[in-house]
Amino acid sequence: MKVLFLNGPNLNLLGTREPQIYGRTTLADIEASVRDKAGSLKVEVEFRQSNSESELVGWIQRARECFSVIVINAAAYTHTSVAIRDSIAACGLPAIEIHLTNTHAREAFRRESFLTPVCKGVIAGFGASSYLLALDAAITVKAA
Ligand code: CA2
Repeated sequence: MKVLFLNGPNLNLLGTREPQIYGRTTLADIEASVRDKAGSLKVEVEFRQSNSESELVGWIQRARECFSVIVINAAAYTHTSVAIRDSIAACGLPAIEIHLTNTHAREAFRRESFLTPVCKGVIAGFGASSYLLALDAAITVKAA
């Protein structure tokens, strides 16, 4: 089983800016902890980040060739992107939406997600642990 972790715009800045909101852990740190856990669960993972909506859509469209589940933190595109939503709906793989922060406890515009209706479920508000919880969720949805 291979899980594709997709990360949207500005998540490359994690750990370097706005630590009061997003913490001091970098995306590379998160990837390392996910890889560690995945190794012990005998699951393969791939991590990608892009600031480009088009690149994210392309990765989702081609995910079926190599992966069983998509885990996506689409960042700001969560609240704006019909294109990412449509590509998830069309890709034929189960997807899990994740967020570092509890988007329902922040600004009103973050309460709406274009992706939730086409995802199996959502994990939000647990910081870097949202990614580790998503690995368990990916195994659960694959087995279902
Ligand atoms: O909580 C999350 O994971 C979010 O997806 C993060 C997005 C935000 O737009 C969503 O509403 C919730 C923002 C990612 C930006 O990441 C930064 C990291 C460090 C410094 C600045 C931005």
